[in-house]
Amino acid sequence: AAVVEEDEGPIKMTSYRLENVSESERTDLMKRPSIKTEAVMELCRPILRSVKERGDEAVLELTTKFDRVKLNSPVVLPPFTSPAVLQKIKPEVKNAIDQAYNNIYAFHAAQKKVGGNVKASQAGIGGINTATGEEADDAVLEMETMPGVVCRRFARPIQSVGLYVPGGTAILPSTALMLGIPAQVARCPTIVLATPPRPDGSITPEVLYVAEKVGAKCILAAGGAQAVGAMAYGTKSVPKVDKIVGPGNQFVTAAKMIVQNDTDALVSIDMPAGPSEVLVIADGDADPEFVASDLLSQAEHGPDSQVVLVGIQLSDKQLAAIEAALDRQAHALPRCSVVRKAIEKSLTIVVPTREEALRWSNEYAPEHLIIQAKEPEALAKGVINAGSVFVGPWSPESCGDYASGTNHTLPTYGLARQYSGVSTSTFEKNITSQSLTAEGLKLLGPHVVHLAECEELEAHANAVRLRLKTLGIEMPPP
Ligand code: HSO
Ligand code: ZN
Repeated sequence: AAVVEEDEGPIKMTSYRLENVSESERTDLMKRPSIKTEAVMELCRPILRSVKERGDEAVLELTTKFDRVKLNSPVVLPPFTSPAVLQKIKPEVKNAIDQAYNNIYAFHAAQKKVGGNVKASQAGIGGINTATGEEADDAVLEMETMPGVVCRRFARPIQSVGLYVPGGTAILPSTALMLGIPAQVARCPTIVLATPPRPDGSITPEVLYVAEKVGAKCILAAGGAQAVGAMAYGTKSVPKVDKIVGPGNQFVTAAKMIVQNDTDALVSIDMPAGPSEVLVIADGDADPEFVASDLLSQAEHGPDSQVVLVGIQLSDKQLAAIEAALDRQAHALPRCSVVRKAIEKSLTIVVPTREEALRWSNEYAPEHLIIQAKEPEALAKGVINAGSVFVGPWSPESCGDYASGTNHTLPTYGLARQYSGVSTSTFEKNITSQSLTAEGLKLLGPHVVHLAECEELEAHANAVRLRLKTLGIEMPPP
């Protein structure tokens, strides 16, 4: 018998029609493959412990062990780009990075201007001026809740942040952009960018270029749990960070989950990350080639990538056209064997209505949702759970992955139900303030006294009572 090569044989998704799917099957089809977090966490614990205890020395040892390179120092300091480094970047790639940077910067800078019911403050805490509407200015939410009682809310940058840029099979300067730009826009003073070194010990020139553009303080040439540990606890050469952000393999994810619970680290994380996903909603109007290409662009990320096609009223013929396009395009891809594994675990579900398509998508809560159907904007209005939405036939996910301006670090594994993707606010925290005038305290104070007395917290009541007395208002003790 002939030996079947890995990239021979049809590449096909399993397909279902909604009318034949029972409720319990539906629940199963919604499920992501289970991730064994506990086991991986156990493997990470000794790594984190040794980095906590022995700092740089441990990081260097672990880099030798896992990345098979012996470095003299775990960090690279600026300037990151010499003419020799820049020369290694193709001009069209450098140009593309610049365009992506500009779009992502613009969209993330705009996120600092709070819209809606906001009054620009020209003299709030920190003397922030939003009146000019200049890009760098922070918006302040300010309102008078009662006469003489003014409340404000304003953002401040997290002072030290760690960005994890995965290495592995693909180089990911795009992830350096997606994490570095919002941190830069938020004006985080210390940005540490961690990424595993290449076999020769160097950092990818494109990542160096991005690190320079976003103003990173240092590059930590390490990956995995050891990189997370070095940033969470700090070492002699790696600044301790307050928050660690970015995608990574299961070791990175498990390590992030451990350090966020360690009171020695006092560090927060963006969100736990699972394998990448896309859900495409397509109807009979969709171009089968476009649909197939979008499914494959996500499938090539890894064998555990999740790919779902929700077809609205697709006939057998229309479905066959998409399947044929997928099979043909897949075989022509360099990462065909990766794609095959992802597609084998993926599914097509044909539903009778647009409402059912939305219901499926909202229940699944995909990281990426692509809508290639009639009146795509109207469908997009019905989206409740998704990381990022790609509306209409001319909006492939690839554009958001690289350069349109939106962020590509998004909630996976159904976490789009409660998490947002990385944005400028990921790198900020919000502080509130209040300023009361004497008149304001006269109006509000008595209510505070009554509430404090109700809670039997006499010192609280007193702090108000004695001020009211100064203002000529006597509030008798309880
Ligand atoms: N689709 C990935 C991001 C990425 N794509 C990076 C290409 N490079 C996030 O789910
Ligand atoms: Zn991608």
